Amino acid sequence: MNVTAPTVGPATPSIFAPVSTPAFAIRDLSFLVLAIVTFIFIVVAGVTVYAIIRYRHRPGDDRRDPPQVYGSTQIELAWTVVPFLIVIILFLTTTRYIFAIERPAATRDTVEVTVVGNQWWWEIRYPRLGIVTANELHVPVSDAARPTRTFITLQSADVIHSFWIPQLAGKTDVIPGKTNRTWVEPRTPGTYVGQCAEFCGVQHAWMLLRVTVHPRDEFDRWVAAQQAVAAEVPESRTGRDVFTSVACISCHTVRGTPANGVFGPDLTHLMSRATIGAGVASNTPETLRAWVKDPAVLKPGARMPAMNLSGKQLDELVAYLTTLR
Ligand code: HEC
Ligand SMILES: [Cu+2]
Repeated sequence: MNVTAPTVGPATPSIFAPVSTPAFAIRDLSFLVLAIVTFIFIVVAGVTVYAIIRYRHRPGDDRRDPPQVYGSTQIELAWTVVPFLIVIILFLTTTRYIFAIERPAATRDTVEVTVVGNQWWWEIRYPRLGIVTANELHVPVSDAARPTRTFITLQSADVIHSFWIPQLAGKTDVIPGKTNRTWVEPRTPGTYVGQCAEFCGVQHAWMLLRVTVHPRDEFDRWVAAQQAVAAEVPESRTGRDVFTSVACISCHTVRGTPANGVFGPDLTHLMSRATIGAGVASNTPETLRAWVKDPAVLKPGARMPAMNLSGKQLDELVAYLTTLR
């Protein structure tokens, strides 16, 4: 089968290429720690190399040990006080950064999102905007004209997952029965990738998350499009009947139809997503057909069963799914 893997996105997910406020702080702190440990490494390795060369064995050396130094107060003070000061510096700076990250001030404009980890996909809800989607988080850029922080509430429907978009914010665990919070304030529009960062079962590696940071007007248009109920396309009527007559509707929601299941991703605006199966494939009619025929072919272990549909039913169903814009 010819299923193309989705392209990952323009930027590599590196903590050294941050585009958002908490991630800037994390990069700065990492550089400080790296500078200190690099300095220690150079001193220790330098003295070691010097000693190896300077005191190496030469022909004619006698084999006795050189004179030994016992109980030098100066040396003992040096190797106690200097490391102690280094630890104090690391402790104080880290504490300062942690407080700054954990207690963000709300900007005048904020976006609230709830992200729910599921084996092996992310549900994304905007409670104030009435939007439900999956695996692709959309947030507005924050600029001087309109500073906007996005606050993210993290919950789990099953096991422990972890939410990590390295360029936007630090890693936050997603724990059943406990609500965690994180936030982002991206400064540069673009698409940033991350993935579940806590082993959560067989398809953990295919639990990707992409975040699109939009200029404000583009974000508002995205919101309006997601809020709309999908328009009914008369030609896809047969496909819709297949959809509502088999078990799809007990696991999936399509607003404006009898489908109101919540076990799987909301499909109301399925075609607005670039990927399916939490990044396992690009969202095209071919991959959709392959997925609905048997999700395990693309994502072994996926929590959606193969429905044993006929080729004709599959065609009709996919024709319907592709109208969910
Ligand atoms: C037992 C519950 C269940 C049933 C029944 C079910 N699905 Fe799913 N479906 C899921 C789950 C769970 C996922 C997410 C899997 C993942 O990404 O790991 C999913 C994912 C999908 C996706 C990909 C959505 C996305 O954004 O990634 C599509 C499309 C889909 N299902 C269509 C269907 C259709 C059409 C039917 C009926 C023929 C159906 N499903 C029946 C549970 C179900
Ligand atoms: Cu996970």
